[in-house]
Amino acid sequence: MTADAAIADTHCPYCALQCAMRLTPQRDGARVDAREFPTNRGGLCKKGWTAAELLTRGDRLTAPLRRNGDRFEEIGWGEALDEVAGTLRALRRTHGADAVGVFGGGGLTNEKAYQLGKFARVALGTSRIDYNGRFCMSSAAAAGNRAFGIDRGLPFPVADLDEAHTVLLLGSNVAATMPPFIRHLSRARERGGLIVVDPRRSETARLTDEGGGIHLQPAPGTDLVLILGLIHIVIAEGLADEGYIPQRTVGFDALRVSANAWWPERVQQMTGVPVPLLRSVARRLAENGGTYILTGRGVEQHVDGTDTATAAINLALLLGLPGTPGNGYGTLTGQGNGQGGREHGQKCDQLPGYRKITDPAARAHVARVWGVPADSLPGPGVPALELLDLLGDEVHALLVHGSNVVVSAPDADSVAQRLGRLQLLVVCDFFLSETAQLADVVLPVTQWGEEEGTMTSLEGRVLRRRRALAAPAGARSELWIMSELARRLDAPGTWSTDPAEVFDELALASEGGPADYSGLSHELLDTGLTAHWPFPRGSRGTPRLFEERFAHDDGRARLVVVHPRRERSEPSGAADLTLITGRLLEHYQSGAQTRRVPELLAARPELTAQLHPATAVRLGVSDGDPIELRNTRGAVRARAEVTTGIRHDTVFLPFHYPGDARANLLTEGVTDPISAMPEFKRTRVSVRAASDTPVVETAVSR
Ligand SMILES: Nc1nc2c(c(=O)[nH]1)N[C@H]1C(S)=C(S)[C@@H](COP(=O)(O)OP(=O)(O)OC[C@H]3O[C@@H](n4cnc5c(=O)[nH]c(N)nc54)[C@H](O)[C@@H]3O)O[C@H]1N2
Ligand SMILES: Nc1nc2c(c(=O)[nH]1)N[C@H]1C(S)=C(S)[C@@H](COP(=O)(O)OP(=O)(O)OC[C@H]3O[C@@H](n4cnc5c(=O)[nH]c(N)nc54)[C@H](O)[C@@H]3O)O[C@H]1N2
Ligand code: SF4
Ligand SMILES: [Mo]
Repeated sequence: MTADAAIADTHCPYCALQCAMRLTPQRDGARVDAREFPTNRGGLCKKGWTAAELLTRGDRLTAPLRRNGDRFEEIGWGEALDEVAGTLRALRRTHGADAVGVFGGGGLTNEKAYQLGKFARVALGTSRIDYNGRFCMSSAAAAGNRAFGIDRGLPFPVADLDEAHTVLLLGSNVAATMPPFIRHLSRARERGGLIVVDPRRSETARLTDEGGGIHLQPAPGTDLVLILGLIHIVIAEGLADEGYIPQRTVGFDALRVSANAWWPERVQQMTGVPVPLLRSVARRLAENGGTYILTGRGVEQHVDGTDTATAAINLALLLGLPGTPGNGYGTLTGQGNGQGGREHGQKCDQLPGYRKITDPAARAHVARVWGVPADSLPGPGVPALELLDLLGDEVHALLVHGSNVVVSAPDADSVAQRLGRLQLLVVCDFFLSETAQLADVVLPVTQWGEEEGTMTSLEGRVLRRRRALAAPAGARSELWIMSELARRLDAPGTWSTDPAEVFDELALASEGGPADYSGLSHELLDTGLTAHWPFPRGSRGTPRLFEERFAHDDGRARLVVVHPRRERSEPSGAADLTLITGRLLEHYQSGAQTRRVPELLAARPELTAQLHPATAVRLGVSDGDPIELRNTRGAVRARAEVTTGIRHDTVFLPFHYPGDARANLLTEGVTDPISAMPEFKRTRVSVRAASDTPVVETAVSR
């Protein structure tokens, strides 16, 4: 134990549930204990329990690395920063400020995310910043902004779900992706009110077995049609809330007309969900007693993800749920700071406080806080995948903070090739991630248990992250890195390295915006205050939004007419299947962190593909056999996991593995036209038995 160590009440480094934990420094590392908290109720998942192992791993990066041919050499911080700043300056002189790109992450604290947005606009002067939240929350965010005029994932505290009678989960596998969350579903389960929509019999879908819940198993990518069918039934059977609709919404007449086209038999034919099931779901949702509709990535990560989330909101509005006590609609934010990370300026079109970068008043306000002229701020940049597409053409340097794109971006091989065309790739990380392995310069940063800051959880609650241990010698905070680079680039303004000071600045910059943090500070949060934004100065925060009004000027929510835009081409040949991708309980995202925890790796050491037994017979494979999945973009080897829990026409891969086991070698870089969300959840592949076994990923030695 170092002199610098102290017991810290903090939250898990991984997902947006932000389970509360206590970190107690030990002789060699730290111990994790769960803390009682409204979201996790004293529970943690395996990832949370083992999180402290990452703090002391032997393969932590402890010195800046510079590429020398196909090897890295350790260099000093001064030299690394001089070199990076020098190249950035030169590129900017030759090609203009937009030649430098920044790629952020939803795992960064609010302070780091805010400072990164400011660093891009003020120190680099570039418009080209976006982040991995584009791959995560952009469709739901666009739908929320359009319907409600604001985007807070859950507009109510998670614990409100405890009393629910019915919960409809659209494309979310919370039992694996946020295990303690299911504590809040007990009541609904007992009452037969858990309804799960997933082409797979996921861990969460299996929870519908007890209590008589319902699992709908539509063909991948047909959720929009499915929801339109539910809307049709709600209107046709007179189940809509006739008091709420005229009072709280606009657009009902057009919506009613558009719903005519989605009669149940047609919907059955397109989705594969039987009419009687559609009817019982619609009727159940309309029963009184507390109904919630929640969406996850399964319905959002599609080319029509924004419209699908919009349809889910339309359904909720027709039933009178949003803003009505004990009822609601929400999207389940994914990354640890996926909520705060989308509010303070990492998005290409956004300034802190969820302000629009195109709004002159927002520019003037933020420029004043930053101490620069408003007209010096660049305009909107381009969303994540477009940014990655520009690498080597218009963007010649990229700074990556908190993402492992060569594993997690769609069509990952072409992303890796693009990265290879850069003149300078700088990756800040605490491990040599697969993306860091391609960098010209790698900068080692402090981690979770070593830093102070704030995270905003899936319920819009601002939480304190606290430091328990000193960082290894050689690692630096990203606030320090940004301030050192800003100084070398002669940037105007102040560049604090103190998270509490940066938070105060963020609070000012956010003041008056939709995500207003102006009434908060580290000091206030340390009193244990419950802090749901908006939290304007002098207020007590907002645990529940929409109780009186929605955020549009007239206070009403918008019913937006949506309809499927794409032609569905069904899988044709016997080996032709629809690939869906997602998560396993044991691994987090690109796996850069969890593949380094021996217990988690041992539980899920290699890539497995879920296939239906009938499909397996057709392909001539048995459980445990090696198979190959292939399309025009790439090929992946996996071990077959034969299960009746998946549709005949569908195969499932997790995306947590590197190298030749990347699910994203197969996914396509097509995006939703509104949100720019890539279609991670629906890809055509052909599958065949493979003669040799897949590559087994082994632990990186300690
Ligand atoms: N263990 C673990 N937990 C995590 C994460 C992790 O990587 N690992 N990541 C965190 C993050 S960032 C996120 S965004 C969340 C994501 O949390 P979830 O949204 O729960 O995760 P996914 O597994 O991506 O997708 C959920 C389900 O969608 C289903 N699905 C696939 N295609 C379709 C479709 O076309 N329609 C429907 N209805 N369903 C479909 C999949 O079968 C899957 O069971 O999890 C967070 N928690
Ligand atoms: N096929 C498929 N692909 C997907 C998805 C899917 O469902 N299917 N889901 C998408 C979704 S929802 C998401 S959120 C993305 C996530 O995918 P990624 O953006 O790749 O996310 P992570 O794996 O969490 O990568 C985080 C990296 O940053 C490092 N890191 C963590 N914290 C910090 C920090 O504070 N600072 C710095 N500098 N580094 C840090 C970690 O060590 C790791 O290397 O993947 C997307 N890709
Ligand atoms: S559910 Fe999420 S926040 Fe909770 S312990 Fe697991 S990974 Fe951490
Ligand atoms: Mo995510």
